Amino acid sequence: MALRKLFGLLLLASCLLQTVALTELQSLCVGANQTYLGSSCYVLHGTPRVTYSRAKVACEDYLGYKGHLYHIRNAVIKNTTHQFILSNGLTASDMNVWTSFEQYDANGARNAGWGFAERDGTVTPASYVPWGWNGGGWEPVGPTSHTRAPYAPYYFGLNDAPGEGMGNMPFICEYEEANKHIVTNLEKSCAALNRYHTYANKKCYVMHAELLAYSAAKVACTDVLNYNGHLVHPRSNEQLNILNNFMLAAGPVSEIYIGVEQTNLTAADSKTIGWYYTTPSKSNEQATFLPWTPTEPDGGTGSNNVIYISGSRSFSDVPATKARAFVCVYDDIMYSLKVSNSVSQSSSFSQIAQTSNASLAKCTRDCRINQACSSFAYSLSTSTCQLLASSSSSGNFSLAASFIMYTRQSP
Ligand SMILES: *[C@@H]1O[C@H](CO)[C@@H](O)[C@H](O)[C@H]1NC(C)=O
Ligand SMILES: *[C@@H]1O[C@H](CO)[C@@H](O)[C@H](O)[C@H]1NC(C)=O
Ligand SMILES: *[C@@H]1O[C@H](CO)[C@@H](O)[C@H](O)[C@H]1NC(C)=O
Ligand SMILES: *[C@@H]1O[C@H](CO)[C@@H](O)[C@H](O)[C@H]1NC(C)=O
Ligand SMILES: *[C@@H]1O[C@H](CO)[C@@H](O)[C@H](O)[C@H]1NC(C)=O
Ligand SMILES: [Ca+2]
Repeated sequence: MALRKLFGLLLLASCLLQTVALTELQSLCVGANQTYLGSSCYVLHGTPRVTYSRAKVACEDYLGYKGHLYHIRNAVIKNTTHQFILSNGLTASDMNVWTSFEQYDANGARNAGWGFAERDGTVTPASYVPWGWNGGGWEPVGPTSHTRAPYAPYYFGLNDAPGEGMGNMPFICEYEEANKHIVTNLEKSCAALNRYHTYANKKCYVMHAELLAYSAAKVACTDVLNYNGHLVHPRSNEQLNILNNFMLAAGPVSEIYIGVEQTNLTAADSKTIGWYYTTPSKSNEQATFLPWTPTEPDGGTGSNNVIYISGSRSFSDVPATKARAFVCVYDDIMYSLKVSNSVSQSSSFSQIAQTSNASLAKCTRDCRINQACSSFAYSLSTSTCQLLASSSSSGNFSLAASFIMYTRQSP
């Protein structure tokens, strides 16, 4: 009897020992509208239904996992999510659920050039693309404009479709263990914004669909408290994809202002020189990514800024007066500090803020979240923090005794 009891206890103990610890994502991923498979959590968004571009930036159920529309990587994922869709009551009349499939190259065959698109603007070529059978033939049967592919339970596979023209649809978001990262204040603030936004590669991009003249747009990037934003500086095709998606989501919007300006008017109409990345406080970094429309720039010296045009993914120079939509960006600034005592250079800084009774850590944080701050001076003896912006002309700052300068290394 006693032995049996002991055996029972041992059995109980071994059962308890076999209980493996759940990951954070596994413990969150419960309920009928979520399912955990492999190392991903899939979350079904049945309502509200949205267009593709809106769904693409809506995967924010769990921050810190680089959420994206779901990738159908193999037959197991396809079958499991198929059952998951049906078990949530979506029926044949809900013929499509947005996936991450985009045709990144529509020049070849209809069924070639498809990949997994994410909110950071990347598209990773996919080798498994499970087209559905629609009764009339195997998909994709649409025209070249059908560059998106929702999953159609009714076809037991993908259906090529236009992103916006297809209308509002449910969508599945995917959160991967492998993408887990520390959630920053900027990522949290970004997710809380009401405008179309996306947090990608330590930047928060925000679509402003309201129309403003350039000078007003340039100082309107104030979405995120304590982070000095600026008009977006597109430097890659991936960033153009982010902008393009916003322009579809918010509109369609056909033109946006970006933070590239022709500040050197001597170089009028040059495709390469005279163009600078500008912020409200800085204008000395030469622009290097300038995908002009072939006939642009053509505005002469009267047109001192640049717009980006949707669809063509190319730049045009235009006068600053017309009111246009614009995109703001906020940086999650990661930088290392360099101590410097180079008093000789200190006159090229302007003091933008001073705090007393601040620790060195607080001073560092304050500089970090202030994009105008390029350096700071700190006095340990008086606990005084002075934030400094670099100044193209002679600044008003001089380094006082007992202060040490700290310089931001990047960006
Ligand atoms: C999933 O279901 C829960 C419980 O009904 C609900 O609170 C939540 O909003 C749903 N999530 C989504 C993304 O629809
Ligand atoms: C997926 O489902 C189909 C249809 O039910 C079945 O033929 C196939 O074997 C399944 N594949 C896997 C990997 O489960
Ligand atoms: C402005 O453009 C002119 C003409 O190309 C060039 O010679 C000059 O160096 C440029 N000035 C600056 C400050 O870039
Ligand atoms: C120094 O210059 C900055 C920027 O021009 C200005 O905001 C600040 O008030 C000035 N500070 C002093 C002490 O003059
Ligand atoms: C200085 O900061 C400390 C710690 O935050 C606080 O307790 C103290 O009251 C502050 N002193 C002044 C003069 O602000
Ligand atoms: Ca032009």
